[in-house]
Amino acid sequence: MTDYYLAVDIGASSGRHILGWQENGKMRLEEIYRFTNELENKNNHLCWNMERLFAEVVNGIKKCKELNRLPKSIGIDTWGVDFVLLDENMQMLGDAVGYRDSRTAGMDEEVYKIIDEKQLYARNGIQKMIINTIYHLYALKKQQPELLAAAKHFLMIPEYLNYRLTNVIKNEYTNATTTQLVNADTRDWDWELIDMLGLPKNIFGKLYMPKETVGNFSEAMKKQLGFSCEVVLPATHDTGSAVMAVPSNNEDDIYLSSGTWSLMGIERLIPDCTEKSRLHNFTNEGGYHHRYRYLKNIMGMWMMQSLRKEFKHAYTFEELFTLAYIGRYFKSTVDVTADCFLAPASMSEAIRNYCQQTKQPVPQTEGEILFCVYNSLAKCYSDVVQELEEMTGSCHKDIHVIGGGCQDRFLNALTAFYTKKDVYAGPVEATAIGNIAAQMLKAGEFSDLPEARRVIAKSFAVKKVNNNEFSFEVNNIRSVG
Ligand code: LFR
Repeated sequence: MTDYYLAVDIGASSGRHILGWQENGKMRLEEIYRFTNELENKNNHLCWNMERLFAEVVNGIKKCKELNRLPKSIGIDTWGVDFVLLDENMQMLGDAVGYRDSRTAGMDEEVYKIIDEKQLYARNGIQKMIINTIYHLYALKKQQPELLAAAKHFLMIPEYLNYRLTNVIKNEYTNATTTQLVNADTRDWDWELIDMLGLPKNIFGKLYMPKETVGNFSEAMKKQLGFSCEVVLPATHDTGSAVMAVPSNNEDDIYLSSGTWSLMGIERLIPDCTEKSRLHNFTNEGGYHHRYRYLKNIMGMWMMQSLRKEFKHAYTFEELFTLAYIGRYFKSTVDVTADCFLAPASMSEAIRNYCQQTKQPVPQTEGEILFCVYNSLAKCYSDVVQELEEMTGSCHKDIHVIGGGCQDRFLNALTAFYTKKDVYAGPVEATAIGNIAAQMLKAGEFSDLPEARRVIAKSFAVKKVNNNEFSFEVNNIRSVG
């Protein structure tokens, strides 16, 4: 009898339920449910609709019953950073304000009055980003202290969904590291830091590692779904799950987890919290089995997703990069890590303003705007590769682009062009695969992560990017060799 495992993988723009199993030594996947997700404006804040998300989680689980393929376990992963607070009656306090919300404006400076930026990085090695949980919690302390005072539990998004399924609360390590409140060496909450910031210590629970059981469906869920199932912890931070699915065991390989965000880096066994690393703004996120993801957060496909919404035609992503290709004569670039692109009212305006302020030609057409984003992203990837090489002292030969964004052939070609590395694309569903791999590791289907990665490498399409697919020839001048 086949053992099925269900990954519920929710990103900032869509969620999916994917069943995974092994067959003839290979991992197989089937997507059984998909839904959209987006930030909604509520009470003047950008919020996640948790009731809708939970309803969609349940809808997808119901599909297993319809298909008569009940999973052995279920694991939920989502984006990092965001959280909800529960009161003593286990009710949500306030809204699930999303990381792009502007309530954190100026909170970095407030936090640095208590602990300076260098010391903060030395403790947790987490890249400075205004979206980090630490700044949201501090915003709450300043703006809605009554919520923090009434809070009994701090749960990150997957933990809240797990709680709704099982009635059990468990905090998970990989996602907790994205709060910037976990000490990089002890891998536990940084109680001293939490104290210094005046945040209530009692809301943060024990940290559990991936593969831990959360619990079985609650009685109410069992009744609603018509079956019971064990909910387990994968790396609940989606990037943690995605990087587990890198189809290689070569520790020198660079990964680029490409989705709403682009996360580019390497896996390491020792965190680097030095001042040099801070100045490069690399992060050391906690990973599966005591690994660290040494990477940089880059704005990613969010910029294309936002432009796509803004443009009058509902372009497919293929059409978007075709437009970008047409605009390839346009050479202005923007800093794709800049905060001005986090949640602008209009992405195209934000890009135009950036070009104007930096005294570059301002893009006029959709093609020019798009190429500006593509070109800027790929150039940023190349800079990150150079910085990584400077930090590690090694020459990294291969880049593995994983996740939905790896289907963008144009971006892959530009990445290969600028980085001068061998670029491999796939697997597309890396996050769900990593989630399922953690569940299979728990079930003993793999002995360790290297074995899981070997199976992943032979199970899914991984294509070497063809440097010659696109010529960047403009006006008969071959600008790209
Ligand atoms: C990717 C991701 C990144 C995190 C960002 C915000 O989906 O999880 O790792 O920095 O979303 O949570």
